[in-house]
Amino acid sequence: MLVDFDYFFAQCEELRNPALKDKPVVVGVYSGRTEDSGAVSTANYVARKFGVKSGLPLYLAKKRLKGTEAVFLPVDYEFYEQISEKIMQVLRSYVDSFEQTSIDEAYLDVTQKVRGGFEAAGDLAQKIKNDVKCQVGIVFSVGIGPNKLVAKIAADSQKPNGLKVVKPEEVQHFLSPLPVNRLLGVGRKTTAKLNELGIETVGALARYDVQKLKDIFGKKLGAYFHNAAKGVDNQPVEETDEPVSISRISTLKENTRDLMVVLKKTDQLIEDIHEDVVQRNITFKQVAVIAIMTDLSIRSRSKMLESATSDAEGLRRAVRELFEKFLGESKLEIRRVGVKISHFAKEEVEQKRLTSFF
Ligand code: TTP
Ligand code: CA
Repeated sequence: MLVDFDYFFAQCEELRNPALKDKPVVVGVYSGRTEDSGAVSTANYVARKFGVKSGLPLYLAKKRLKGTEAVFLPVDYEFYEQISEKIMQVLRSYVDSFEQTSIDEAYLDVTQKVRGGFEAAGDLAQKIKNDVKCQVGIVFSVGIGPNKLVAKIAADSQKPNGLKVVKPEEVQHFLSPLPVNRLLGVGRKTTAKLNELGIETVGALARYDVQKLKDIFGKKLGAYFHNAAKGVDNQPVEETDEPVSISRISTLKENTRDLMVVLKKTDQLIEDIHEDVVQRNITFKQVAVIAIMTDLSIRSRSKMLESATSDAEGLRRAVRELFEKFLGESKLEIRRVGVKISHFAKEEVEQKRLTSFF
């Protein structure tokens, strides 16, 4: 099973304040330059009817929702993480093995639990949905299939509050008519390239000569596309103890706009993060700083380093640069500061699974 929480950040906001439920709800990241600069993180389905979705600039979202009772809220990641953890805990109690892939998504292997029966898996999914709704108050969509690839596409096919079972004998029929970009790893450029070859659907990709695909996309990727289009996927559902990012956040003694005070605090956070980096033997390529302002809005700035590093000094430099720039752009005082690193690579670059590359 793949479980994907519906309109997650916005649903968390509805949970905290049920009066929002019938209104368009938009959760956004405010960049802080002007009142409306920034982008939509997500929106509830009421807002989506007006064409508001992730990534849309906030000023456009406001325009599209003009005249409605729309509510705009800043991202409160810590709150969403708490809710996410509660749900994940409930999900874990039902599985043979479990793999969380993001704050709002997890794979559940229930093969043993249902003795391989797809109908029983559907019943189990309904039971888990009811349990999570009752215990946490959140709804999600679930896809069930013979492997992770099919489960994920199935989950996407009936959002929100969906439950879709694709039995092994139905895989071909289910995948064939879908556009190629529904496959993991087929982005805008690859889609364009495939379309040029006359391949619009997953079915057409499955029928396309595998050797030609390998010639065009390389051996590994060509083989992956061929298999994915046929719904073939043998990746196990397995717990990964590797986080996607490492972050630390802390409250300042008093609100400030003083760079030195901010950096003194972030130095402590950096030390902590660096210890984690050394222990895990990883390198990182992206550095972000987070500032929670006196009005409790959350701002962040990030920077991609030129090359991956595990160096504390490089991290300090990047954090300093980001806060210098941020303080120059924002007028409010800062209440809490955070540092986050991401885009990890193991020291001895191992790429066990192709999808981890995507
Ligand atoms: P998604 O699962 O892509 O979206 P969603 O849960 O909001 O909506 P649905 O699954 O019903 O289609 O992303 C999960 C959360 O990640 C989302 O609630 C907010 C966050 N997010 C961003 O902050 N920016 C983005 O561009 C995207 C796509 C998601
Ligand atoms: Ca989701």
